[in-house]
Amino acid sequence: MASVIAGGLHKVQEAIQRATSKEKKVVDLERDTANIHTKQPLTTDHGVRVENTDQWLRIVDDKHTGPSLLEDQIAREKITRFDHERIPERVVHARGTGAFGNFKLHKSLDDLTYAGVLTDTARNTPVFVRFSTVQGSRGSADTVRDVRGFAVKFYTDEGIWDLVGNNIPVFFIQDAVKFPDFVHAVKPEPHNEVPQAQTAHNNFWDFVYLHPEATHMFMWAMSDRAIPRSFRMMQGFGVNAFVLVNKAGKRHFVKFHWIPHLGVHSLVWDENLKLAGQDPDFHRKDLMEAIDNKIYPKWDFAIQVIPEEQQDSFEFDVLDATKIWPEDLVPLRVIGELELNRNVDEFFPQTEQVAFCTSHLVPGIDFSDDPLLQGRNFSYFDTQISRLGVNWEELPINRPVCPVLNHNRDGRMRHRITQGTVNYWPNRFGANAPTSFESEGGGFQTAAGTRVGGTKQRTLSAKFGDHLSQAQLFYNSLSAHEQLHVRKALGFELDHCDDPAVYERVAGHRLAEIDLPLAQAVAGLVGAPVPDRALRANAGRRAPHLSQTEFMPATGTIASRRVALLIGDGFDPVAFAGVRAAVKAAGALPVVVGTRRSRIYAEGETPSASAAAGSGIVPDHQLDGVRSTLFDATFIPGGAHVKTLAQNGQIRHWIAETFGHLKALGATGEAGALVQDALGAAPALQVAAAEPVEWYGVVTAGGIQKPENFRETAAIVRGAKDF
Ligand code: HDE
Repeated sequence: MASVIAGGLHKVQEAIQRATSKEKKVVDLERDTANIHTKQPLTTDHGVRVENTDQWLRIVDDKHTGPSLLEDQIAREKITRFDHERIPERVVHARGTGAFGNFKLHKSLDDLTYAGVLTDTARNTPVFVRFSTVQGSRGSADTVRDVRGFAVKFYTDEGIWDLVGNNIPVFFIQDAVKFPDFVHAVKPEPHNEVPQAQTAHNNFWDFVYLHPEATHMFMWAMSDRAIPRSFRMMQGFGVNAFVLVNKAGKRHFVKFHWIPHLGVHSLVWDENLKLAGQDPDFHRKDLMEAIDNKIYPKWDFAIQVIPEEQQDSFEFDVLDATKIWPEDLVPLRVIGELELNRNVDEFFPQTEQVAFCTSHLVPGIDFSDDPLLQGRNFSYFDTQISRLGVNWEELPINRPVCPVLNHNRDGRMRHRITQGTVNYWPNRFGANAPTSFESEGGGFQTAAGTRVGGTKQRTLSAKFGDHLSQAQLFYNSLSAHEQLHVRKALGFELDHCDDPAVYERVAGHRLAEIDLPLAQAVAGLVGAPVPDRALRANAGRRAPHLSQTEFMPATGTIASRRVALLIGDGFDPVAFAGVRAAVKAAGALPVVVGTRRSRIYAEGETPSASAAAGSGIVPDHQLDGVRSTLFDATFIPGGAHVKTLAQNGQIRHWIAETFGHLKALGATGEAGALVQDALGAAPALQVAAAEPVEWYGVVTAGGIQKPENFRETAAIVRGAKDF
């Protein structure tokens, strides 16, 4: 009998190993990638060429009518395959979008771990990242108020490491066993499957009231963090405490952070509501557009570290996922960088079939006893089996770039073929043995020497019981306008709850445990009894880096921002061309919006002469096709076209809305007067006198004008702030 110990790797594996570290996953995926844009003839799934896919085989009379034949195996194959195209969507995080990229380590952590991905600064580690919303179904809108998933699959030389995080650093619950209750409560209500992709309903607020541990997280979810401008402009957090183990076997607790180079930015709520209808794919298009334009999104990778022996030195339990480790107590260490630089080729086999597991760690990284993480380690693996089948790790997007060989066999849709006569260990050939970490630098080893003892109990440490300190810490740390947004978000959400038992308890009780003025304002808004005393003292403690205003790019940039240039016949070509070139040069994306999408002529050009001369501009869009909400800024050049624009209600609304959403608005020449005029007509909204007023301006060719220069100034400014 032939020996089963074959030398070397399979030739595909050899090709992967020969590829540069950056390209390993590209080479790996190539073997499963086909291009449809070829002259290759159409075939059935079993490879037989097809003569006709447009008419079902029928028996027809002389009028060409008659029944279809079951015999038509080609039509049946087409329909059957179509009938089975859908797989179950993810039970949470169903809507998402992904991209490939690269992780580069800048500072070795060899004092803390022996993981290659965190110690080898020469290496590039290919990654796939999937961003998602949590509550909504696959077809829901991107711009909803929700937590965003930030799941990273590292294809390391030692196997897959999945860091499955969110854009908010804490979670709603402390023990994984509460997850089904939580998800049932947040998802659409069971009797009518309403609402879609929103927490604004009775069951969610009932749940969070009854679970004070959710308070900290719901405050984050009511903040601007839950309405990001872009996936590219949000932080990511591993949330759970993991453990790094070094060669000496010493353990440190660690939290992982992603910090976007572009800064942390949000939409305003009114934009979210409108965009959800105007462009439900706003965020996924934004990511693809940036990558297509080679404006690759980047994040710093940072860690917080607590030595194991300091586990009990904090007011909070370091293993409690409803708590942050405040950065004044546990500073961040930036150690590497993530870049996303390649869009997927096909959504389903890549973004939909990608499957993450918190239990996928590489040697040198280990789990902590965080009770949420321990439960997650069970759940993710399990859910992939129901979504994709037991062989889900063989799927191209999920398989590692290092060799895989073991005695796990069979199951539905197994397609790996393993040669040899044994499928167990140990075997008489000594084939495919486990490797020990010490002797061969390989095998994953659960941190040795961890002593565990005690009695079986359903309990958590006493420190898990403090649910409110960090909720206050977070709210106190926000800037005035961020606090205003939290207030208004709570007002919106509780307004959608029609059961007084829900909104009265949240507004009148839970919020009064965080901040009395907040509770009073929200209770007043939503019709709950207004509390007259704080139910918990608020010492006003603040912590750094909780306000997103602290995450601005080191140097101001408009890179990747979308700037609309509004034009009609008779626009000023010099101002138009100058601003368009400047916007491009700054790495932003100028988008020309015309009164029509056919050629538009500049001042002095006559249509017939211009067409002959090939001049004029063909806009990217016409006014009915887009809205101001799709852009970060708007510019209107001067010129005779202003007369036409001024008569167009949509243009006036565009200007007022842009200003109301606090976006840059630029105008030259005659367009300055149009802007002033349109803003004079902006709606005046009522804002309580006590609220802070900030000033915003409009850039015109004449310089920055304070809004007092406009008509109905105060109303405009307050209206803008209040959107
Ligand atoms: Fe998840 N979570 N989760 N979660 N989660 C899933 O796994 C679960 C939690 C997160 O883009 C599911 O593949 C439990 C925290 C992301 O494919 C499921 C608990 C954090 C994604 C699951 C949590 C997350 C998921 C559904 C304990 C932030 C999308 C589909 C309470 C650190 C990954 C799937 C992707 C997905 C379970 C809590 C993030 C059911 C039991 C905390 C980003 O397994």
